[in-house]
Amino acid sequence: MALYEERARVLRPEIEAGRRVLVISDIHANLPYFHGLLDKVGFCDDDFLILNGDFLEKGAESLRTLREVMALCEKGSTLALMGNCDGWAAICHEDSKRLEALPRYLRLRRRGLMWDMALELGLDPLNLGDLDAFRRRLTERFPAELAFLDALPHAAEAGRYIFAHAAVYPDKPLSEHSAGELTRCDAWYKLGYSFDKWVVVGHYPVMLYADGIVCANPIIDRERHIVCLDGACVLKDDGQLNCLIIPDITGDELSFDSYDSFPMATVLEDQAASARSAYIRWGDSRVQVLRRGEEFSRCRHVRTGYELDILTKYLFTDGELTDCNDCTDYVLPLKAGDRVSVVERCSRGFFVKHNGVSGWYFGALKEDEK
Ligand SMILES: [Mn+2]
Repeated sequence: MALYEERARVLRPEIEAGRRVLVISDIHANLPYFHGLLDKVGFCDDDFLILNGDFLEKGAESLRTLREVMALCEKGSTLALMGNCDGWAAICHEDSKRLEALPRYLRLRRRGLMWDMALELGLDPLNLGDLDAFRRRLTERFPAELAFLDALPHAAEAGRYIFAHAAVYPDKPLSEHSAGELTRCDAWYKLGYSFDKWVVVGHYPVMLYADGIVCANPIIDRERHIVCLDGACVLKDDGQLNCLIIPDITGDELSFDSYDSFPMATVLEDQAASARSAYIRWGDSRVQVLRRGEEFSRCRHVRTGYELDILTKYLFTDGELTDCNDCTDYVLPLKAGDRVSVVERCSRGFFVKHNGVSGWYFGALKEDEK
């Protein structure tokens, strides 16, 4: 059934008042980040964990992530919701168009759940052969995994909170949403809705809502009662995995923690913020190279005319056209003693993150011992 015709499955789990609730979204098969974040927040059996969709695809370990999520859910205090990247069970439904599209997807991505499952079946993911036979072997070999994915709810509601992967619309009851409405909407936060209960979503990297300054921390909007969680783990080089921490599901108190794997360092000199900055991002990344250098190239962002230096290794040229990896020229305001994580080391200085914000630091720093 088409996603926008399929009625959403909404779960209303019983969560006791005062029990800590952790919400993590868009793990995208990045198990080291998932483990690192659970460790950092001290996840234990007393917590209730909500995985807000897109735990699969894009990262390196989809099948292992799926099995870990299944094991957590089996213990009873974890709830996983469906994201737009998790709907693989549909490939085994007879009317699925996804099966025909699979070889192309695998050629492009070279990873993901179907890739991992093909390997476990002893097949070459780039040469699956007869697709109907592949589908039969999937259903024979992975019935539990596919049934789990097929049954994932699209939203959950508990206490003061509603959880869905991408979007919720205020003009209709949660249970009257379609599966597609709840799991697929880019830049939903920009639509301007506000709610009485808190609505927690992932799906759309939070830094894409900002201009000029790149911040991967969750957006916690206390006026509109919205939390956007996706820190772009896997998707952006300087992304992170965020965890929303709700100490009491019946209350409005919220905090968060986050994890990335960059080495930590201590800043040794003060630095003032740059007066202006740009954030060049995917989808709007066309640049004109003014001067190509070995390490940095002077570029002009085509849409805005803004000029900035970009790491030459971030540029990719296809014929006449040049695009770049996500980047910014923002210079971070820092004080000696500040702790930063180091994303890039260059002759000019360091590209670092400080409290979730990415930018340049041109002074000296002391990296932690390994
Ligand atoms: Mn998504």
